[in-house]
Amino acid sequence: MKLRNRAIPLVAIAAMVASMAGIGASASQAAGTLKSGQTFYLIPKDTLNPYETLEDGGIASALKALGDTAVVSSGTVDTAAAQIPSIQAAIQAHAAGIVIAGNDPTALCPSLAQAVAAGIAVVASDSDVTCPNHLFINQAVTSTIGSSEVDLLAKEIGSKGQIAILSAAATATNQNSWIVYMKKELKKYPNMKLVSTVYGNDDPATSLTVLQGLLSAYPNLRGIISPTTVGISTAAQYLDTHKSLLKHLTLTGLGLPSQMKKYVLDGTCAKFELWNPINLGQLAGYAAANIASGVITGAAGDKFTAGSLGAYTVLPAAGGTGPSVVLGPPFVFDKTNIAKFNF
Ligand code: RAM
Repeated sequence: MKLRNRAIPLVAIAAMVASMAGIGASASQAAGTLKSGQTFYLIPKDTLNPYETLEDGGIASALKALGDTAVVSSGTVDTAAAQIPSIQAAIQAHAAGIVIAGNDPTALCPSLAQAVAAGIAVVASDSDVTCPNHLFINQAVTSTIGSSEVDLLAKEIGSKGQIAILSAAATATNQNSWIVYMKKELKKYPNMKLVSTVYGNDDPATSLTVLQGLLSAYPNLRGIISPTTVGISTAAQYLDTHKSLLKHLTLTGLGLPSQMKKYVLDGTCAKFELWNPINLGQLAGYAAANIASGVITGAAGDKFTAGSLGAYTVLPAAGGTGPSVVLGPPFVFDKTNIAKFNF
């Protein structure tokens, strides 16, 4: 039972929790024609974000199960410039593959092209790049992530009032793609008005500063969507200590249940979404290993097995994304289920 299954019967929750927590999810895969002993560079948006750390743990567990080595390398700020030295390090180390969460859709392309020229398999995960010759491992269908967050908030605030987005880095491919679909979905709600989008760079201090700016500029704000685990947890922490704001303000977005549990249980944030970042990592790890072993090229129609997650097929390019693999639909967390998750 995994998050990508659409219907989640209650009786299966325990099994799902085990799977979502990554327990057993890295069960050894018959290596088949996959090579072992290869080295992969994991380049997250930054090395401080707990979400990225969970995903990297999933990638590393998949690679370890295949007898490969994972090296996590990135900067501490969400910029392309901070990731380029890690791409260069992967090239120097003759890595077999790179799994990168792009801080920018285009600025990494010259370095990634050098990596491809050196024979390195390039996989983007979590946040895509627009460069050729790579496979994107998407957490969920991009349009669904954007539209479902708007629908969730609309239901909570009666489809009415000023709303704002507290995002991550202004250049982050994933957040910006989701925001495009949030804006499209908002057309269905003529009485909901997006008044501002602010960027906290996935840094808690910056997220708090831009949140406070938002709240003072828009005292009548009814809703905030924060499509980043760093943004939503920062906002929840602030609202928890400024509870009078909750009389008119609703927070939702994408969060880690481990960080949001307290705030869901005490009523600061009723509902938010995510997927299992550990499973996302495992999927990316198996994809990278398959490409680096020459089992697949990462082209549309390619099929591979991602350990206990099962079989996946590479989807054709669509809507600005190249070939991609989708983990599954986002899951809504609320007070009825949040205690069951430990990531
Ligand atoms: C943050 C990052 C990441 C995003 C999650 C939901 O941790 O911005 O890229 O996927 O939130």
